[in-house]
Amino acid sequence: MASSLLQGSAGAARLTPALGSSQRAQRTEDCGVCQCTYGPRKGPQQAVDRFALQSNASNFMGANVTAKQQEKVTRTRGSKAQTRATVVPVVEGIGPEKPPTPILDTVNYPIHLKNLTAKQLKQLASELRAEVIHTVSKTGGHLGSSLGVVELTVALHHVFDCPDDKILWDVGHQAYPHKILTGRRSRMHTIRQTDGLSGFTKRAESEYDCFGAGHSSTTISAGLGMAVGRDLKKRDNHVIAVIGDGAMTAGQAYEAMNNAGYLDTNMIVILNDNKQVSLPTANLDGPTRPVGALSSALARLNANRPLRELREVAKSMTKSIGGPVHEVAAKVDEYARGMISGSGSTFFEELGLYYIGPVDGHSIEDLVTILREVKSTNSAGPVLIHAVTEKGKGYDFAEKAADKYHGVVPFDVVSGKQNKKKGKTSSYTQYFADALVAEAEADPAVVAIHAAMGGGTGLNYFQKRFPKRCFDVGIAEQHAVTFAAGLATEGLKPFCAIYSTFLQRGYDQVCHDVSLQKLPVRFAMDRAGLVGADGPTHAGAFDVTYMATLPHMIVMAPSDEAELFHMVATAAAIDDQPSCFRYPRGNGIGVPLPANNKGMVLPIGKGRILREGTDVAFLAYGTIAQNCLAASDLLSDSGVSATVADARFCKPLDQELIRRLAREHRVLITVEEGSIGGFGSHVTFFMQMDGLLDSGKLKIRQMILPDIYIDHGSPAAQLEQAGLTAGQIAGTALRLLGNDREALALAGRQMSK
Ligand SMILES: Cc1ncc(C[n+]2csc(CCOP(=O)(O)OP(=O)(O)O)c2C)c(N)n1
Repeated sequence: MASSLLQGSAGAARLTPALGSSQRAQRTEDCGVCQCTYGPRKGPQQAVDRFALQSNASNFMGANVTAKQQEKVTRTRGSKAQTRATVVPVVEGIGPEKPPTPILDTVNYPIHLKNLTAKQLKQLASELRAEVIHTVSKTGGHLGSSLGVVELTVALHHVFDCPDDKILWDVGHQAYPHKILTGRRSRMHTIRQTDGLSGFTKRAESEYDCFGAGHSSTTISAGLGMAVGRDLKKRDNHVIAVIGDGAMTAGQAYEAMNNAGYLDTNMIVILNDNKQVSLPTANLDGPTRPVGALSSALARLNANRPLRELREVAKSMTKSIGGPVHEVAAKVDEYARGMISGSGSTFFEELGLYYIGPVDGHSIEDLVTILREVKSTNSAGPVLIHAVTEKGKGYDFAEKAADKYHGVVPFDVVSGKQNKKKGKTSSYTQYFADALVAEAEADPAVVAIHAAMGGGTGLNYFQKRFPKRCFDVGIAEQHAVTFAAGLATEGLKPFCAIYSTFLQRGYDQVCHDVSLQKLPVRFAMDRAGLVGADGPTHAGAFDVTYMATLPHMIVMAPSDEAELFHMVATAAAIDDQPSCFRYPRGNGIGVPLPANNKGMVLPIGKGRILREGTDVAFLAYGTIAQNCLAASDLLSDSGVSATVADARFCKPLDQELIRRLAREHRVLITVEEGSIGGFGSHVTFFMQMDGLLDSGKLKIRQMILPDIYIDHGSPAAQLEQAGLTAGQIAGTALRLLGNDREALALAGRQMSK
């Protein structure tokens, strides 16, 4: 049965041998004891033998639902009869109204799709795709990647038994179809919203989300841990890590594969190869080749038609040779593999993973066949299935878009038009890009580095202007940092633009390769502070703490977009030590920008007063200064006079400014959109050491992000939860001034707004 299906699915790879194969218009978007031997790894030939002996071709797409599973069907859905679905014509087009979803309507949990026929599974995939498109058209979210894995998701949940079997989705941004098939369909309309579903996989959300994600390239490591844990506990479930070719560019993925090959533990890695590595892989000039040598190697694998034909021959030879002569079959297989790389095996096999592919990731038959074969093989060691998919598959607008509709705001399904709100001002990201281009115009030593985030960091604009001076290193933050350090040793002026949250991954490199050697690498940390719908995985909460703790590091934050221009210029000018500056998601406030985008070099370690007052002083770090100004307006309504100071620098601190604020006010409040250990900690440490607190006259408070991970939601709701709204800042001041009644009245006024 398997063979007839294989023959009937032309073009897909075969398992071999036994497996068969402002100011300016807004331009940027926010976008078990284990069974392992601990000995030499098993080579491809042994792996082939194991597959050959244990392949179970009779398992294909059948009604293999166990009694336990059937019981669950009855329990969860009331009636077994409900699992029987009627086949209606496959949904062909995507129209304004969501098409009927008769099969999807019978699937609340993966158990409900066990008995579906191949035809029904195909239809389910079609309905699921329509469901994703229509849901995301209303909520916004990650569309392209989810569309690319619809068939894979259906096949995985048909073959494997989650939650006992573990499916890990790398990054987690492609898990919308998985969410729909695992009991969350009715809440998809809440995705990424306050109190709604997360936009990524999240353990607390569902037992089907065995591992939380948001940052890339973690699934092989986590999956290997689960597989070894399973072996130590003598269980027999399966572990499947689904990882994109983009996520596969990160070092951690190779560290994990290296270890998986050595441990030789059973686990399945599915490489979801859609030839999209960066966000977007296209740049401003249009489609471009994905970055990295791996992409080229995968492209060669995909394009190797003679190889694929040879593998077909190998497969049929295996079948005709049959049982006892597997060694011959294995040799044929090795021969086929030798054709791949010329060196005798693929790169993955060198690492100890049995490579299968390339597989058509949109053919449910092929996927089910291969997954069933791999599942029924008890001692395969780590297997890598190379599935070729298309990001945005099935939605024309997404397929054709440069960014493949990676992340979208609500859109019109028929026209594909996204309801992007044009702000009066540009995003901080865009201002950063404009400022850096201006610096690079003036100084040929300025170069820029990003980690697969040309769109998100705005550096695609820099790349367009200076193609030879912009480096997309793939999803490789650690490498990006040390690469920048190397550039700095050559007298270049590297700007490493990495989101605050992703720079966490490059922290040792920041310490050991940059700060310790006092190399002038400039870190532009975008998405600092709370980030709204992307939630805690993407929030830039910790950068002030982790950067300001390092010797030699100059640490800055602009209070508005003009200041950002100045800080880019200042960082360019700091050429004897490292520096960094953080700026938020979202748009500028509309202040005048410096002529020709050329910022001025700021005096290091000097802040500024934005508003003079007498009773209370706010010492703000970053764009939260705007909330402090608004708080001072609220306070003046209550007869309280507030000073608002913009610290500009967390390191070095403006000691004179702090002394003055402490001397001239009864209350001093530091305010920042960052975790404990950041700006406020530095200020209070200095004040303590400077004796400014010794008289006991000054009341000082730190307003920071609370010691929790704030869930996804609207930026306003997040800020409120953090306690950093203008009203909350003003309320804190009033309470410290002893005016509790007025503080309560203010809170009431704010709530009734
Ligand atoms: C450590 C880290 N750096 C950067 C990102 C931002 N990011 C999210 S998805 C993505 C591209 C992932 O490509 P791939 O794994 O091929 O999945 P695809 O989006 O193509 O489906 C990037 C760079 C991230 N999530 N984590």
